[in-house]
Amino acid sequence: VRKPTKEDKFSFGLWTVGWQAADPFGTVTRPALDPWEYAERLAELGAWGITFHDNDVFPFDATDAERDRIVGRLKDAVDNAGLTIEMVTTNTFTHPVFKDGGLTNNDRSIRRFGLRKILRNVDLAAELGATTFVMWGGREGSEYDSSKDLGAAFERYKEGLDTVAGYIKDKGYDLRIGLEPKPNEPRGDIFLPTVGHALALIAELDNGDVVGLNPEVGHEQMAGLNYTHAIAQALTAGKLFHIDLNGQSGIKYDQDKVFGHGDLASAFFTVDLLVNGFPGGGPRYEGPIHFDYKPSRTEGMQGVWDSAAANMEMWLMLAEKARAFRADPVTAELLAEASVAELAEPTLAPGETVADLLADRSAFEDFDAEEAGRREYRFVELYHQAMRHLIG
Ligand code: 3MF
Ligand code: MG
Ligand code: MG
Ligand code: MG
Repeated sequence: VRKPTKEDKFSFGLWTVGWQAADPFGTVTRPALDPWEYAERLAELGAWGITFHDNDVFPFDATDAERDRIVGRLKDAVDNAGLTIEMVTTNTFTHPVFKDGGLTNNDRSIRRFGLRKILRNVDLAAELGATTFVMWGGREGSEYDSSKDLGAAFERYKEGLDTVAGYIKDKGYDLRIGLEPKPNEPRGDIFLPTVGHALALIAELDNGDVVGLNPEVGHEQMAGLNYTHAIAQALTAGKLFHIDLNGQSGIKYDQDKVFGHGDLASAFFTVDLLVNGFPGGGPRYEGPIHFDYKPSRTEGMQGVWDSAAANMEMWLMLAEKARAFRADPVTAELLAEASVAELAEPTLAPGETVADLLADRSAFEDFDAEEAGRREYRFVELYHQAMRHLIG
């Protein structure tokens, strides 16, 4: 398989390769490099972009001068390596002040502090040329239902998002917010657990026009859900602003494996959708191919760079196979037998009214439901045809 190039638009969070592998049961297993060292190495491997949380780059308590110096050093490295800073996000989960959340913390002074931290980082994101501002509310949630006025929590969540989105619009920044749903971890239950929940909340916002989604493969799969369906719904809603690709094996803790190193068949269909689009046309995802994975704790620095490269190679391999699957005449025959293209035809004909439908005897009175119930779709054979391309 060919080497990744900048045209592939692969990007990585600095916190991915930069994860030192401390987990709830063990200490770090890897050294910390400087942020620019990760960036330079990612560029060598063929990445196009990087993304980061404010505190992946500078400490929580950095002075303005310290912050400017470190960010400046990173920006120089990024420019020299020909990388793009395509997304910036805010850490509102590590420091103890955020243990009950930022935007939905019961403590109003902490909510105001959280908003200030986020707004400050919006300015930085715009200054660095990022076009997506991800908001993962990992600490927005609860373990104990008695701990929250849940109604107020959703009001405060909306207030916070509207404030940030309104600020972006007032400033005229070329920036869109990508909400990142997750069902749990670190909170027992996180608000906006799935893509569907987030879409529903966005529809209630005043400034929802600049708010969309950054769905993560593993997060939907932790809820037992189908990632490809989730991004498809976000796409049709015009809300798929960004993606977090990784691998997850079923309903477990957030594994953040290499993309495809979980449910491979699901990863194939995710790539198929992102590369080939909907079979009947429609909105396409044009954003970065962003990986949010963690090199497993067993890995040393060799494993860090091997696994980073593996994400990109996995994408390229799956993209090649997905294209071949769609180009194969056998696939075309099976798609026709399955009536896949027919789903893109509106159920009512152009200009047809409900009255016309009610008057159409062929649609009901003369319709042979028994005969239609006997039709073949050959969905299994069509899927198996995909598997032939995937592993054949
Ligand atoms: C946690 C995540 C986060 C988000 C990030 C925003 C630390 O499970 O996936 O990574 O992706 O905060 O981009
Ligand atoms: Mg994850
Ligand atoms: Mg994650
Ligand atoms: Mg993520």
